[in-house]
Amino acid sequence: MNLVGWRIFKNNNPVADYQMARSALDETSLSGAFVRTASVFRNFISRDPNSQFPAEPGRYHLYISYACPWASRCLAYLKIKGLEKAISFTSVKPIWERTKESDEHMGWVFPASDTELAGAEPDPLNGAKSIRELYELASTNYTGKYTVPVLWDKRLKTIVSNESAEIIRMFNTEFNDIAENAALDLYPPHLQSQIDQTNEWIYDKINNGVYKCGFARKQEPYDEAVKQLYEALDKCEEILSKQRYLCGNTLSEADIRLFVTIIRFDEVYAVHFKCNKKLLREYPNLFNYTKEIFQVPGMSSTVNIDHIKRHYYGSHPSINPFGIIPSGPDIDFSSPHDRDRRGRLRARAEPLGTATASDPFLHYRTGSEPLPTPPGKPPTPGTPPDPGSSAGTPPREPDPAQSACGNPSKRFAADRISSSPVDSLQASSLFSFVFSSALQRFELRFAVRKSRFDV
Ligand SMILES: N[C@@H](CCC(=O)N[C@@H](CS)C(=O)NCC(=O)O)C(=O)O
Repeated sequence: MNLVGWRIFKNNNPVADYQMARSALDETSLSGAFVRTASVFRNFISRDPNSQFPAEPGRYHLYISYACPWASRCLAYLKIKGLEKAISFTSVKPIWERTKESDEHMGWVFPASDTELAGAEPDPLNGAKSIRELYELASTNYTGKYTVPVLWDKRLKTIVSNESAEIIRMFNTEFNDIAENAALDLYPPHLQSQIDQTNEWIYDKINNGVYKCGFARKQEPYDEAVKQLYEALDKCEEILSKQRYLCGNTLSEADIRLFVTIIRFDEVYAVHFKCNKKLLREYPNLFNYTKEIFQVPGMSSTVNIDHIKRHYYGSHPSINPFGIIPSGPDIDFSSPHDRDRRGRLRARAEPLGTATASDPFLHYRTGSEPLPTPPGKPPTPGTPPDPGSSAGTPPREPDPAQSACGNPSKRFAADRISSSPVDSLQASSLFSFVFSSALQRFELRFAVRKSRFDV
């Protein structure tokens, strides 16, 4: 039996009978550790028109809270893949409220009108008062948590999925016939095992790790969670001192998944979840990397610091009984970052120029990874074959031959570029690097322009 039960919290009685957790605040084991329960709705949207949930424009709706990192990663995909016209979305209010008069459950609710709180909107589809009502519409015998995100099927009037890790995979590949940025592949075949491996420790120690710190009810599980969290943050800092992104020089799913947690770090987790051993701003690489991802076109619109702070400080009375919201630190994530230094050598030698705001996707692929194959195009010689959709594929076993993050030979090249002056590179490798980098940028520019044109 999973020793997680809401009555532990309600009665403060560890021998009370256990029920399925109805809220994250109740997911505490007998040892006082936070234990997250798994999502229940796990269907997949497919590009196959004959599937139960085909990727049709206008058919699906994403319910989110701007406060929630898991929902925000789905919204981030929706924006950066260019799916806004295909998939609509609505955000709930940030502070949990009573969802029914007949019981004490506290959860996500919709505002009564568009003007109640900027960013939050009434449910445009079902007129639901709460996210709980959506779960009850989808299933009459659901007894779990009423979490966001919820990916809703307007046609079948049901929940397709409430698991963000799977929703982002669907958004990455299955809507490519209608996505405005179909060429952007955040889970490309040649990086999949690295991404899976990276996700595993980042989820456990950082994404979920901050919750383990914040929701621990005893000192020991808190101490252990903090130790693991900071070991993992130190590891990220080390990786990002050598390469631009977590899995090489290509922005990937692993980066988006890390971003949604670290963007909340100093504003909330450092204070509310007691993750105060070191701030994000004290990690130069992680901090600049966070700013860079925030500045990816579309991303900043997914970050609503007001909702984030209102939610955490206002919805967990066992942690912050008076709901006081700390005033700082109010970080400007749109201020300049220094991540371009990873590509400075390349930029200098680059005949096609560096990425610009109007052509941002060049920016993402400054390294030596092969280019993704645009949908419907034969693979470029030398590019791994596209095995088709990966959504629904169970995570692969970690590949022991790979480093924790990144092919060692690519990392070595990145190290030399970032930390050594040009004259320390051998002339022949410099020439071949410059040539292949220029060629790749040209091909990418062509691929991105072509895909924009096609859509
Ligand atoms: N596994 C889910 C987790 C989602 C989740 O925990 N969402 C939180 C908000 S950050 C939630 O809605 N909690 C409601 C509750 O605990 O009652 C996912 O990644 O999609």
